[in-house]
Order: sequence, then C-alpha cells, then structure tokens
Amino acid sequence: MIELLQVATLPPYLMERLAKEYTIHDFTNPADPDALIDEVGPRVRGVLAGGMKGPNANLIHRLENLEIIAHCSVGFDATDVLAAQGQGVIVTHTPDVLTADVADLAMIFILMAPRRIGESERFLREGKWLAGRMDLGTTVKGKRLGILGLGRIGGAVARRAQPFGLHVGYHDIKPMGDLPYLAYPTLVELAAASDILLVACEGGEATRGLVGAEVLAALGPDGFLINTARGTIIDQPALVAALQAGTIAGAALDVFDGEPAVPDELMAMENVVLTPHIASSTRETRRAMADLVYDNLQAHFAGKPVWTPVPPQA
Ligand code: 8YV
Repeated sequence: MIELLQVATLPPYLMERLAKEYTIHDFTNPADPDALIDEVGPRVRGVLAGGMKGPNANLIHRLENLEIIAHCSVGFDATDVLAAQGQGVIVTHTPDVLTADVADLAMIFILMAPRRIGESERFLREGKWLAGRMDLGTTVKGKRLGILGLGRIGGAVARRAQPFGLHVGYHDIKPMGDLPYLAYPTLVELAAASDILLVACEGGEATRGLVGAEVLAALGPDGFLINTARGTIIDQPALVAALQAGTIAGAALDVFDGEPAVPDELMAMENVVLTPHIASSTRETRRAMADLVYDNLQAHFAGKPVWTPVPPQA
C-alpha cells in the first residue's frame, strides 16, 4: 500500500476512508519525530496536512520520495509551499467547498459586532436585564463594509452584504476587473473609508501583520474589525491596544495569532466576539473537504491531474 504521513488532526471520516487504501503514519504528536522519519521517511509518498499544521522545509527535504501534500483546508500557509513546489511536490487544498460557510460566519460577525449580540446574550444570562436595559448598538444598514482580499470568500461576503444595505469597498493586490464595489489602492485608504473592515485575504509571510496600528487608526473609533481568515494577518498586540484605548469600536474574531491560545485581554472585552476557528466547521462542509482530499490523492496516485492544486507560488 502507498504510505502517507499524517501531520495534522483530520476528520475521522477521512482517516477511516483513507486507511482502507493507504498505510498512514501518525506524525501529529510523535514521541520521537526524528526516529519516525528515519524509519518511514523514505517510503512516504504523500503528506496529509491541515489549515493550522503542515510540513516545514526541513521535513519536506527529508521526505526524499514525497510526491504530494494534500491539505484538508483552503489555506496552505502552515506548509512551506515554496520548498515543496521547488522539490517538484504537488500541493493541494480544498477551495470552493467551504466558501459559503466561511462567508456566512463573516456575515454573522458583521451583524453581531455592531449590534452587540454576544454582549447582549451575556447580559441576559447574567441576570442584568432584571436591573435595566442594555446600552444601544450600531445599525448596519447604510454603513461601509471594507473587504481586504476580494477572492472567493471575500466576494461571497460582498454578495451577502448587499441585501443588508451595506456599501462594499475592497482592497486586493490583484486587479479584480469590473465590479460594482469601490476599489481602494491601499489598505489604509480602505480602512479610512470603512465602518466595518473584514479580513479575507490569504495568510502566510506575505500578509503577516498587514493589519497593524496604522490601519486600525484609519478604521477609527466607530470602526469594527472582523477576521475569519488567519490570525497572523492582524498585529494582535496592536489590536489589543486599539481596543483598550477605544481607538476602534469592537471586533469579531474566529482566528488568532498563536491559536488555540487567545490573549486574556481579548477574553475580558465585552465588545469583542470570539469563536474557536469554526468558520468551516459544519458536517456538510467538513465532509466535502474530506472528499476533496481523498479525490486529490486518488487522482494523483492513479497518474491523473489532481482536482484542486495550489497554484505555483512565487
Ligand atoms: C479549517 C481553515 O478549520 O480551510 C482553512 O484554511 O482554516 C479551516 O477551514 C482548518 O484549518 C482545518 O484544518
């Protein structure tokens, strides 16, 4: 049987399906990583990775017969894709099948943060309603939504936002052609022209810390920051400082730099919605992602083109 190295925890349904056709070596929490790679490394032809866990350049180089790295995630920033592709290794991911669920959570956040929904639920559960009404929230209709990264997910959020009466603007490094949204040449200009700023671009080194103090200052004291992409894109200490100083109004975050650890300061803030990286966590989407991982591996080892390759990275 073809041998695979599993570096991330993946849906049990996928692992059961793969175990019928492949020999899988568990590298998710190895007692002795070097010994395991010395033993099985030369036989490994595929790596199973996830959005938060993928092989680094060192591991990729040590797997001399590696042919494919299959991610059960749309994001591939956990893997050193440059090292993989430089060694002729095919990298796959799971785009499209999760777009609707992730865009739905972003839209939920866009409504939740200004309307203070998380805070209002805590208010009721803590019995505070008995003592009086909660403070007012902010209406969404007529406000400006700025989207950083108008790719598959950003575009899906833009379409969802229109029936809510939001005016959509965006900033993207790629030219997006003729769209009914206002394009801003820089992220700071987009933030300055937004009431709600959604982070929807790729993670990785190219976008690390992109949303920093200057962008947050441009968003301003009435602005809300939403992130369903990657925690690394936001300068997290700068975000904490802006929230503490009231230089932005609030935030809604599904992803964190250093997750699953979340800074205590964020945990303590009423005006911040926090969820544990659940944007794609539905039974239907996880199954579709798992099926795509399986189909990519089957196609590759049958000598056919994979379904969803990661394009060559510069
Ligand atoms: C997953 C994700 O929750 O697809 C991605 O890039 O971040 C999420 O869908 C997770 O990373 C599963 O591995």
